[in-house]
Amino acid sequence: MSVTPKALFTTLALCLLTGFAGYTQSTPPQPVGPLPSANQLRWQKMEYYAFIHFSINTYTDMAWGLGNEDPKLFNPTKLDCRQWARICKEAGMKGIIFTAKHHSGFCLWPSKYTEYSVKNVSWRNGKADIVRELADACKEYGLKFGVYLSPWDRNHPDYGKPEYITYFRNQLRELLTNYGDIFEVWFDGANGGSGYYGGANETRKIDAKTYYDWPNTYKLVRELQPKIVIWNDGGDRGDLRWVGTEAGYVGETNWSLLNATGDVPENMLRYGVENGDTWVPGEVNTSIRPEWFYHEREDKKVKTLPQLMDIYYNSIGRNATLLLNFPIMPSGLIHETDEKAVRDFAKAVNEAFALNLVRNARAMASQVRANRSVYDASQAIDADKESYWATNDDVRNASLTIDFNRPTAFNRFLVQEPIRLGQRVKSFTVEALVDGSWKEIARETTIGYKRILRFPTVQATKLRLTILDAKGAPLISNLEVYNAPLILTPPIITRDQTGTIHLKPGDTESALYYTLDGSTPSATANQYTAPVKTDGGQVAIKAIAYNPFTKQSSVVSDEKFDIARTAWKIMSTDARSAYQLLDGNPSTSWHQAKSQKLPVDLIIDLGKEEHLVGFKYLPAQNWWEEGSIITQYQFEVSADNVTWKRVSEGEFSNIKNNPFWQTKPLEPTKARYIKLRALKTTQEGSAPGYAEIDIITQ
Ligand code: FUL
Repeated sequence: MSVTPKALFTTLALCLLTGFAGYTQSTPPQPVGPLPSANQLRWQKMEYYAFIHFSINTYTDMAWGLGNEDPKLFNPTKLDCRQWARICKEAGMKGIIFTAKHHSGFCLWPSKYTEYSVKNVSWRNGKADIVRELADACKEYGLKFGVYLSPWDRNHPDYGKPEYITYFRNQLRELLTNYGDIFEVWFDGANGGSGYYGGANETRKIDAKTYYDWPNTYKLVRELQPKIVIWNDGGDRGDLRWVGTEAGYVGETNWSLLNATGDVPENMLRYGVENGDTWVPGEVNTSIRPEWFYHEREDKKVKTLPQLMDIYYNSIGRNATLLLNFPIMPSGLIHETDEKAVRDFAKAVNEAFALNLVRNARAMASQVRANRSVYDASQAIDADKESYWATNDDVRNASLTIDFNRPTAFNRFLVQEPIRLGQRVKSFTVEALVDGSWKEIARETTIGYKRILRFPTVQATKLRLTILDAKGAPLISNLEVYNAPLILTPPIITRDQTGTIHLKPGDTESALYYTLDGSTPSATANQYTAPVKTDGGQVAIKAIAYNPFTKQSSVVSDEKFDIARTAWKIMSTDARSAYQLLDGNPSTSWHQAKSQKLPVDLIIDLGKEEHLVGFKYLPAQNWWEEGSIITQYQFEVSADNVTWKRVSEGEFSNIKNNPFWQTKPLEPTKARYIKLRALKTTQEGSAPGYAEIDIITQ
């Protein structure tokens, strides 16, 4: 290699200007550990995008289609993909991922490879292509487009055989070739085994690791869409990881790393793997309603503003992205309540992050990498989010102080690492200088792409971020401070076995008010001072939290309870603790004895004959700690606890990932005894758990 005289001169001049040691350190910091790919980086910056669940099971009120539903049911008379895209755009989302094919196998585009698609519905004479309409709408609204293609296909006759892989890849090829740029593909690992499978109606087991031959499928995906990111929660590690829950949060500690094998216990997915060898960042997927598909009974269960704000801070605020789902109604539209919820959410996020209080402040660092102007503390608070504050390479512990110049009130702290150089910070504190002394307001672990902390409002003249430990020299590319308006949390309403109603406040300052006559509560309604006794009949209650100092009200909590379970007796066990499944508290649960082999029964005496039109099961919420969840069940009724009649059987679809209330309607029937039989559970060999059991009467 030859050195030109000009290069030699420049090098010598730099050495003279900075000194030899300084020159070494003014070179950019070397990356640390696994790094994100360009696709992962681009994706991470999207932060917030939509999921859309729509399929044949929208018309059968089911969470998972069985694969035998008649295509003629599919009839979205008011379909308007532009409405979906407009709502997402106005909500501040950056893209949409669409269930082109869910587990039922029904295709929302006219795939050449199956008859089980929109081409065989009467609506629009089988000429529709909803994937096309949505891809076009996304383009029009400047949104990126992604597809969900379920590997599990409950319709296809070949599912489980090698032939199906060819079919699956043919479909992928259609979706990744004909609809423009696709930013993300979603390979959902859910697989309940049983299905229609072309009429075989049987259970087929596959090994998700080997059956799909993921390496070759990924090769195809990347060939067709070089800028794509792959999500896969079963079988093989993709570019992104599931965070182990559909409840809308990731761990406070969240490393964007896993090991190449992808093998990690499900309850660890939320944290990532600190010393993982591969960059696999987390995506928080959750639905705006309890379930993924539309159910009219959930029209009043749309997530409230405080819930959505919690989700925001617990996903985007914890180094993940947020994939928020809209279930489409049978009409083909997003429900107006869901639209209002995301609009209010966007407004509240904008208000919370409207005024960055560090804009006019000064930043100073305990240490700065040589060549100060390029790496000094001001780089963390300037408008350029790519520039960063850096220390010398051997530093693991350093602090950055923000001087507001005058007492400043704040309750939010936002911080970012330039992750293109690796995720480094292992632990940090935030302190505020209040009346001349430093007060610790947070002690945390990871930062990553973005970390946002919430804490009670403090009034301080200075704020100090101290990195306590890091994998390499800490680098901070952005730091923001805000004083977000308070949003009141509505009360949580429960009803115990005696029929008494309890309201639980979300904070200590608010007073709680409620109504029992269907009217909207205000500060002139009944004030909640003690649990409310009822006569044991059906009750509808609405409640708010109200802050007397700010005169602010929360959104309304709204609950309907069926008859009280006062007279109920659990017959199938003597264990007193079993009554936790009747205590109205979702966080307490009871598990069958470990020695019990499936099938196992839970028998309850309702105390007198009741008129049943349905039953409800809430699985134990802490299933990862003990026991399991029922996935296949039978439900029987009896007048005398001797002769039983089976009135319902089937599956609780997707109950493991989304352990929410399962509601099963019944043909109206009279009964004094009920029996819920667990046929199959999520974990072989472990005892089924129940948080609550209830009935629906007329
Ligand atoms: C789960 C599926 O089983 C649900 O139906 C839904 O699609 C959700 C996003 O992923 O695993």
